[in-house]
This record gives sequence, structure tokens and C-alpha cells, in this order.
Amino acid sequence: MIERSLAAYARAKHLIPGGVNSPVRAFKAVGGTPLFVRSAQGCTMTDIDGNTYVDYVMSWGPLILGHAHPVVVKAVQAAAARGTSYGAPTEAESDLAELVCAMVPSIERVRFCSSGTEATMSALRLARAFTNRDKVVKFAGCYHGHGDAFLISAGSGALTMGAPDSPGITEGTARDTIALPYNDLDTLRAAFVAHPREIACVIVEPYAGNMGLVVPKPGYLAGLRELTQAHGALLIFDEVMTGFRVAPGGVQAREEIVPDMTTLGKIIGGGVPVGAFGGRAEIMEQLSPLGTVYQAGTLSGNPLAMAAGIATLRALAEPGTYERLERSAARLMEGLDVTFARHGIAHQANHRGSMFGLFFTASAVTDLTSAKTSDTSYYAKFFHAMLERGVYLAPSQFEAGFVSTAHTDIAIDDTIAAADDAIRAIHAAA
Ligand code: KE4
Repeated sequence: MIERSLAAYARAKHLIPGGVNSPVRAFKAVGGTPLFVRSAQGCTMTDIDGNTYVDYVMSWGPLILGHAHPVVVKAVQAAAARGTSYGAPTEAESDLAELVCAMVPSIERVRFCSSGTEATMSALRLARAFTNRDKVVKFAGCYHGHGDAFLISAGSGALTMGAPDSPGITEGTARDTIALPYNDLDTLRAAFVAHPREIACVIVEPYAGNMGLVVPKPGYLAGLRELTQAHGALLIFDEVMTGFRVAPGGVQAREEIVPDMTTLGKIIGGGVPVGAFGGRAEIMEQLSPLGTVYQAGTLSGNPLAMAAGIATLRALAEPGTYERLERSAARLMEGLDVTFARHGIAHQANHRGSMFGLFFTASAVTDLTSAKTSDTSYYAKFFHAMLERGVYLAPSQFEAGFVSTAHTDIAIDDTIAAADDAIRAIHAAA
């Protein structure tokens, strides 16, 4: 019963384009009506009709401690009582910066902003200024926020020309973005040959979480590092999703690769809007007011966001936290893997740290092309059957899922049982 969500959605659509403030929330990829949320606690979310769900979206990544974690709520309440924003520096910004630099040693200086999009947009501008080059390389299926330079797919001349992914992006912008296949070093090598001394940076999701979870082939990240080093381009790890998620130091710690810059978001705000970008001091010090590369933000370093981020990162420092998160994700994926196999359903189920991916395809998924072999209509049926059984998965096949420290073994085992029942129902209805 979702009468209230139906009414809320009808109302929202007269006020907000598509009734949502971010497209993926509209359930377009899976059909049906988006559920309007009343509240959430731990791993459970409650919609305005009173239905409760075990949540595996977790606000798309920020809530690694679960919803409304007491230490985060208390920190935000205390900060708010002192004032919500000053537009002047506070020590809390240095406190969070210290935590970020200590956990991600490749970051010698960090600048906070208010979203992952701002972080990647600013990192790109900085890379272009630092190298005095115009072109950027990104990879198909990787998402770096909605900045113009990133909404580009491989153009007809993939090595030379991007093509706008959205109206409103100019040919001029597209010309400077080269979109290549993920997990393929040959095309990157060729791009550097085709554009000697023109490529400012290569930006990559080191574990890609925006086409489902797609992990790098052995040697791929090291190859990116070698090629960018050899050609004087900066390597930017977009760890907005993976930062503090897959390990305290992100993918760069797990894979022992040192990027020139890193973009962050989500977890460092604990659910309050934050983005950040950082890297070697000699790069970051090109930023205004020290250098001439302009970047700014009214609410950058906002006291509430800093308080939530500090509380979250400090809680994550608790010994054994990341091992527990990894065990929870493994428990879930092993249980789903066995369940799908028992029903003879072609699938790929993987996880890294506490983020996971699920594809309904028999093919190994290593890039966007293979990700697209997934049966998205089956995913939609599975999504709704799980929703009816109190489990809230990502409303799109091409997203990653997340467990938190609040996901208990009981919640995970209930999810696996729900999946078994959901598949039986789908097959019975076929
Ligand atoms: P935001 O501007 O949404 O804070 O961050 C953009 C971004 C940058 N880089 C990576 C690797 C990201 O995953 C994101 C945002 N992730 C999506 C999830 N697929 C946000 C969800 C949404 O757009 O509503």
C-alpha cells in the first residue's frame, strides 16, 4: 500500500521536474512510483505509508554508519546550535582536513566543496591549469557528476572526439573530452599518441560504481599510472564513492597506486552535502587565493557538514570496522550468489569492501559494453519483488549497492530469504 507516496509524487511533479531532485530517484529504470521517505534508522528506511525496508542504497553511499547514527546526529545538532554557516574559516575544516590527509597520504592539501560534481569539476580545471593542456580522458560507464566535461560519451572518432551525452553541452566542450573503454590500456596508449602533450589528465573511478560495480583488471590501474606519468598527464582517482568505503584510504590504499589528485564526497559528509578534492601540494597550491586557479563556494567547509564528516571518519577508525563491513557484504553476496545459482539464474555478484554489484548476465562484466548485456527487465522485476518483501535495492541495474555497520546478519539473512521468495514469485508469474 503506497497511497501516500502516490499522492506525494503527483504533487511533487507539479513543482519539481519529474517530481525528484535527482533523476535516478524517479524509478524510471525499473518503473513504478518512487517511495517518499518519512524517516530512517540504522539499516531500515520507512516510507510515508509506514512501510519499512532494509535499505541497500544508503543515500548512494554516504551512510556507511547507517541512517541517523547517534554520534553523527549529535555532532550535527551541536554544530547547528552554534550556527549553521559563517562564510568564514572554522577549525572544524582543519580538523576534517587533517583526518582526510592522514587517511589518504597522497592528499597533501585538500579543498572542501559541497558535492562530488563540484569536486571533479574543480579538479579538472586545476589539472588543465597545472599542465597547461586542454584535453581530458574519461572512461565510458564512469560517472563523475554532471559537469559538462563529463557528460560525454565516445564520439564517432572515439580517440579524437567526444559526443555530448546531454543537450546543452557544446561541441567545443565535447572536443576536449576523450571517452575510452574502461579496463582497456591500448586505447589510452593510442589516445596519448594521437594527442601528444595535449592531455591534461585521466580521470577514473578506480572501482567503477556507476555501471554497477565493475572492478579493474589486474594491472589496469598500474597501467593508468605508468601511461599518465610517461606522458606528463595527471592521474585523478575519482573516489567520491569508494573513498573511505572500500578501505580507510580508499582504492588507492587497497591497490597501492598513488594518483596525483583524488576527488571525494559522500562518506566525508556523513549524509550532509560535502565534496572535496586534494593532491600534491604543488598542484593544490595553484588554487586561489594562493594561486590563480579560481574555485569557490558559499557553503564550502560548512560547519554541519564538517561535524558530520568528522564524526563519521572518527567512528570508522574503530578497530575491526572495515573487516566487519567486508564480512557483511561477503555474507550478502555469497547468499545471493547461491540463491540465484539454485534457481538457475545467470548472474554476476561481486563486492569490494562494503559496496557490491549485481548483474543478471552470464558474461563477465569488465566495462560498459559487457555491463549492458545484463537483463534489465529481469532486474526491474527483481527490484519490485524485493521492494514488496521489504528490501530497497538501487532502482537501476547500473548502480552499486552498499552495506553499513548497521546491517546486521539477521537483516542480511532476511534479505537472502526475500530474494529466494522473490525469484519463486517471478517464476510463478511467468
Ligand atoms: P554528487 O555531485 O552527486 O555529490 O557526486 C557526483 C559523483 C561523482 N563521482 C562519483 C564516482 C559518483 O558516484 C558521483 C555520484 N554518484 C551518484 C550515484 N550513482 C549519485 C546519485 C545521484 O545522482 O542521485
